[in-house]
Amino acid sequence: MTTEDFKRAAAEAALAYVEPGMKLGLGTGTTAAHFVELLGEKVADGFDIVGVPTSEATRELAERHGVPLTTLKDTPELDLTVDGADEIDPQLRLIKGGGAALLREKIVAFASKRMIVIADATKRVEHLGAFPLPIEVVPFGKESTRRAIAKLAKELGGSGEVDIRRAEDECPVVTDSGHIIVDAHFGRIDDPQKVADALNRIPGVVEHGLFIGFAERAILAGPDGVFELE
Ligand code: ABF
Repeated sequence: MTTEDFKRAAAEAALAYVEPGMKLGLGTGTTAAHFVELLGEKVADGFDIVGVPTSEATRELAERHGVPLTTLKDTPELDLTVDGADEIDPQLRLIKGGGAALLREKIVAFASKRMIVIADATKRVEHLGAFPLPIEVVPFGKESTRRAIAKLAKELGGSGEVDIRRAEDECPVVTDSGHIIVDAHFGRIDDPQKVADALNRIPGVVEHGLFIGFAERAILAGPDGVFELE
């Protein structure tokens, strides 16, 4: 089986938590895309749900697969968000944002009563931080903000390397909300809440990819099969 098969298996297992009538947050990324596709099949079979996408990419995918959509304006409270992650620690704290959608992902997850994370088993880690932390930043003053983040990352034991994420054409990646993304090397993050609090004090930081206290369950799939952490 390939990594893609594992992602699909995790996505498929998450369908067990979806009930008719639910208002769902729809995640972004390749694993969440499997979930949206599978959800489309259920909808085609008559399953009645509605979703709020966490990105324009997911909105387009959901539309292609016939998943009925709404917005947080019309549906401000959701039942369940199903989304992927870049790292998942034993306390279900997450690093997200590899897909540059972390701000909308966090807003949608926060608006949901529950969040389930789906991933291939390689995303499970003992300590967060091997994956550089994605941080969404306001373009105005980005170099000052980048330096402030680098200083913080160094103080907290990381290399302090903070890169502005660039697309293939070398232009900075611009998020759906018009911000840029920096990827920050904090090294092993022993105290995610401390990092989150410190980042939230930097004015140019819109949001960071640490999701603490969001996920109630992780569904992981790997060579040993599908298993759940809670
Ligand atoms: C989103 O997609 C992100 O927050 C995370 O960065 C990424 C995971 O991507 P994939 O499922 O493609 O590995 O959920």
